[in-house]
Amino acid sequence: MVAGVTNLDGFRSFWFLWPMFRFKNTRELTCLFVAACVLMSQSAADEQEFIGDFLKREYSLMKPYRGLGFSTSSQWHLMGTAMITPDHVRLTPDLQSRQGAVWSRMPLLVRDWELQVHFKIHGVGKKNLNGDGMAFWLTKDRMQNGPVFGNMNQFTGLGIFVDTYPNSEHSLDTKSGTQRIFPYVSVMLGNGSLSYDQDYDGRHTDLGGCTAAIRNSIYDTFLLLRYSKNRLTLRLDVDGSQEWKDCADITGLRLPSGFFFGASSATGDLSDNHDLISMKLYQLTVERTPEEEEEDKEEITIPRVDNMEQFQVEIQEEGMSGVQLFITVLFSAVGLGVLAVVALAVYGRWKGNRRKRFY
Ligand SMILES: [Ca+2]
Repeated sequence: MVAGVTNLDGFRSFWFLWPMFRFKNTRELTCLFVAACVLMSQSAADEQEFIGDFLKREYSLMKPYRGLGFSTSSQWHLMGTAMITPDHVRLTPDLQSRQGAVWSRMPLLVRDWELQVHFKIHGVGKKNLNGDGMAFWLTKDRMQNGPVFGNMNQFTGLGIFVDTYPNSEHSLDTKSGTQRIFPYVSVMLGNGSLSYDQDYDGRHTDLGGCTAAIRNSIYDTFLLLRYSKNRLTLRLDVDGSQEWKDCADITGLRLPSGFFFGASSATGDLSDNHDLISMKLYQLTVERTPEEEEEDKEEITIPRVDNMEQFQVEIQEEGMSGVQLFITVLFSAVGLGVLAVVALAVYGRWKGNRRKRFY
């Protein structure tokens, strides 16, 4: 009874809102609601153009990590130091000179897809005294050892690098004129002959990327890769905001089908724990115009990007510091002085000898 009175009182307290729900206002509100829905659906369409998505388990790796292992019947194969724990697949421990990887056995035959990766990089080393990072792959070859975060170089396909160690500290790129801050996440498309240059952290070949504070983070760190209609977008959620932030957006990227997903990692003199928590692959349902269908009929055998020139970046070494410049000028001046003295001495002797010959 008491509760009933309280509810009634509560209802009375909202009685003043009643005029809002009279017929005329209801009609206006309905119009407003419909208009808002149309606007929202348009912006959602601009953003995604996707009708739906669903998880493809055969291409996904997640807890409790069944079907993962070293046997040939496994859906995902482990390599090197990779090991399964209840909470993650640890690709490398926080120890020097380790390499580990995990590769899907199934070639990817999904046309439009989204890959959500949950990972964690952590270790006891101080900032910039850790390395080398992790990479996520969709490539023609699988289960190869090598120098690119534990995978082969001159790979064919897509590589997403989470680079935690700046190998090239003193290089600036002419496009932005700024020095990169690490960890740095970048995208590369390999065609079988392009090389990833670790000394320059792959600057010559990257198609886009961003700085991301992913190491020893208190938040869960996620990466979202979406490929549809020859457009690849990379987004990150690393600051606990539960929002995707744009990292790279590449249009005109053409990727053959039948490649393999993988994740790899390597440590060198410096190390970290590189943990993969999940890789979830969603198939996207996308509408295409007849023209887009026609364009998609072209069979791609070698990955490529239209207008590759737009991604080419000149690397220039950072200029000399004031002290370096002063020392260089000083030594040059001293060197020139010594040369002048020697030249004068030689000339004096030559002149003396010439005179002697005349007498
Ligand atoms: Ca590096």
